Amino acid sequence: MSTPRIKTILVTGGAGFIGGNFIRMFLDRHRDVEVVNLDKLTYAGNLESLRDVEKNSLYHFYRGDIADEAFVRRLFNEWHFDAVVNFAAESHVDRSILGPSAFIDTNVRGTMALLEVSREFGVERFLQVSTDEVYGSLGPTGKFTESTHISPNSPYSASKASADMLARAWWKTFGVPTLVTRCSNNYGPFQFPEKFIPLMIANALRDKKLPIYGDGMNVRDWIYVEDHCDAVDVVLYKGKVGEIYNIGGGNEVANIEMARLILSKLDKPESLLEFVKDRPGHDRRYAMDSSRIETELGWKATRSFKEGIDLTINWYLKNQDWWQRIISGEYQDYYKLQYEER
Ligand code: NAD
Ligand code: TDX
Repeated sequence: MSTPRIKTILVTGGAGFIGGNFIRMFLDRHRDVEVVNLDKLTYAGNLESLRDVEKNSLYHFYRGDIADEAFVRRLFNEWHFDAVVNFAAESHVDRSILGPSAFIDTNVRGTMALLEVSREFGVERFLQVSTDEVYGSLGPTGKFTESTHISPNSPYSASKASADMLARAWWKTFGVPTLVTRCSNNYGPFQFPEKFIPLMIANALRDKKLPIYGDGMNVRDWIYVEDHCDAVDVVLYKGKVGEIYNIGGGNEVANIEMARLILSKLDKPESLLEFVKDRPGHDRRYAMDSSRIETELGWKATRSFKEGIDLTINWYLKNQDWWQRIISGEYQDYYKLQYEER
């Protein structure tokens, strides 16, 4: 299949953690592509994270909901996108347990609205950004491959798996040229401090307890966010339409080990660790087999975990205003509910 000619791209969820990092990388790499960021600005969307690109004449921001099909259609009428990369989602597992509806609205209905309008207007590529969580949980050995059975265990992962199925069906039935990427746990700059690594850093810096779910032996395969963004860019231009690509960092770390590492790097005592009630349906272990994207598309994660974690901790140390504003703002209620009143 030939390389797509992309002159205008719709990136959804660009005010979030990964979407924002992707837009920054994409504008730097592709100096002749108009980038439209469509984001609802939920609690997780923050335009502060994109201050450095907002004056770029190729960057355009629209506030809106991907599930609002009429709005999405108006945007397509204006821009006639060649490609869509769908990062927009409700992304936090714990929130999906507290209230699943928004996850269905955005992750399922929203993806369908984007697919429908993409079908109407015709796009060269539609990339659905998905997750390793759709595969469920692993035992102590083995890795997820693209042919591993889908077994989502949380409302979040069930909604993401549904979106993957929609992308497949819109390709098979309507010929919308979809691709699905499934990535492992990301970490790096601008990650919302409800997620494990930034939460551990923010709490340690404020001498607050670090809540560890269950026995702390759940394992995640961590990837530095720029490596994920690079992989999305590679799949967008070189991936085979209709395919799924796993993306992993190859860094399996148990949660308790990660929390201890962060405490030691910040010179904080282990007495800050606090074992709390486990997350219902908590997946035990994730590990990705990325050999398809590596052998077929030549992608490989480049950041070692040692480099990535130091970069991340330093970023949170230098950008305390960014996360302090979030923690002291409207997020406070959820934070209390989730971590202080359990
Ligand atoms: P995030 O929560 O930081 O950002 C999500 C963004 O989507 C926010 O800016 C939010 O305002 C926006 N959004 C939410 N609902 C919307 C709607 N209805 N319409 C338009 N915009 C909306 O999430 P993230 O961690 O950056 O994740 C981005 C994507 O990558 C998600 O699809 C997620 O499932 C996937 N993913 C994340 C990880 C991870 O480790 N964070 C790993 C694999 C895959
Ligand atoms: O306070 C905490 N204590 C704790 O022990 C939190 C927030 C998490 N955890 C554990 C749960 C997980 O085993 O840490 C691990 C990581 O938790 P999260 O950061 O919530 O990530 P996870 O549930 O693994 O999901 C993430 O990776 C896949 C993203 O949030 C998803 O969007 C992505 O699809």
